Amino acid sequence: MTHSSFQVAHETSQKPLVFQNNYNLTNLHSYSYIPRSSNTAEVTAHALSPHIGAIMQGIDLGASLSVDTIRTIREMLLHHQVIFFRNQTLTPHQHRDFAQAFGSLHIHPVYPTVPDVPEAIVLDTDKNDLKDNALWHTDVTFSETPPLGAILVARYLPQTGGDTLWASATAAYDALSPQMKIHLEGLTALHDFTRSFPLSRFGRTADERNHWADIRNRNLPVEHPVIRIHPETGRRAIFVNEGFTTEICGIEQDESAALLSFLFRHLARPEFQIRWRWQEGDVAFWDNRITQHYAVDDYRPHRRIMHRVTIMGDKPVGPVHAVLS
Ligand SMILES: O=C(O)CCC(=O)C(=O)O
Ligand SMILES: [Fe+2]
Repeated sequence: MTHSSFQVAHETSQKPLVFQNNYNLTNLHSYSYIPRSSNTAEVTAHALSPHIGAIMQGIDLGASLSVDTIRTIREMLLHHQVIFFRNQTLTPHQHRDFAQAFGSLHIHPVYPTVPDVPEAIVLDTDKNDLKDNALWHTDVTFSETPPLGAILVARYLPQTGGDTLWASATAAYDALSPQMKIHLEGLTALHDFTRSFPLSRFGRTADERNHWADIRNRNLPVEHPVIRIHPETGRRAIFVNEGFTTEICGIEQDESAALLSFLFRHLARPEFQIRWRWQEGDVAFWDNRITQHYAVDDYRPHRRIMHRVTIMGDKPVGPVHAVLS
């Protein structure tokens, strides 16, 4: 396997998408690689599968990065959906600063955080109940404006196990039949905080129960389109996940259950996935708008510690809200 150097080419769509909320995607791009004949490029990317995942080389994420480098990382993220960097030595402050280059940061309502860095959540199997990460999910879709993306750093790993899988929800959408795509286009679904954070696990004491009720009241179920249009690339993705989606709106309950069950199974097909075997110092950056992930829970009683910084996103828009100009 070779690591190819690249430039990013922009192909402007002939028909930019115009959204009713004045969200004008005039810079709708698709990205492709143009191999360079010389080997002088500093940054290389190596795709891990046809649909999702790439390893980036030649970037020290702890350094102060140029606008061009940040733009390259963003374009690679849009193209590959999840990108990996090896042998990084990010401190929690550097982790936060790197993430901040891509947008404002999210403070999670439930997870504990690094002292002095409230934007960096700590996922430590010795301290937290992390069952909600061992199923296919997209982060924080119980919010009106789910995250754009998240950056995860491996701090302490078991000797084996503890891999993370990511799935491309655009590849999953593309693989649906034309009739199914049409059927799903106008539908919306409810996303509920309590599905992954139930009172039974997060309300063992009276204090915990009050805290849980407070978070729940600030995060009531929200409705999102079942098919989401990526706000930067214009690509369509299936936007329901087992972690938070409870029902499809406006149809019978058993129809909703059957349709969700089909979509969850479809999204979990190996064809749309990559599986990452972590090494300490690895950093993963995923586009949370069109991917799902699954943290494999196969290594207990060994310990695993990860830090995550989450970048805020926008309100999901579906095809019925977008018109071609
Ligand atoms: O621990 C992991 O590998 C991923 C956990 C997770 O779901 C997340 O950080 O959003
Ligand atoms: Fe997650």
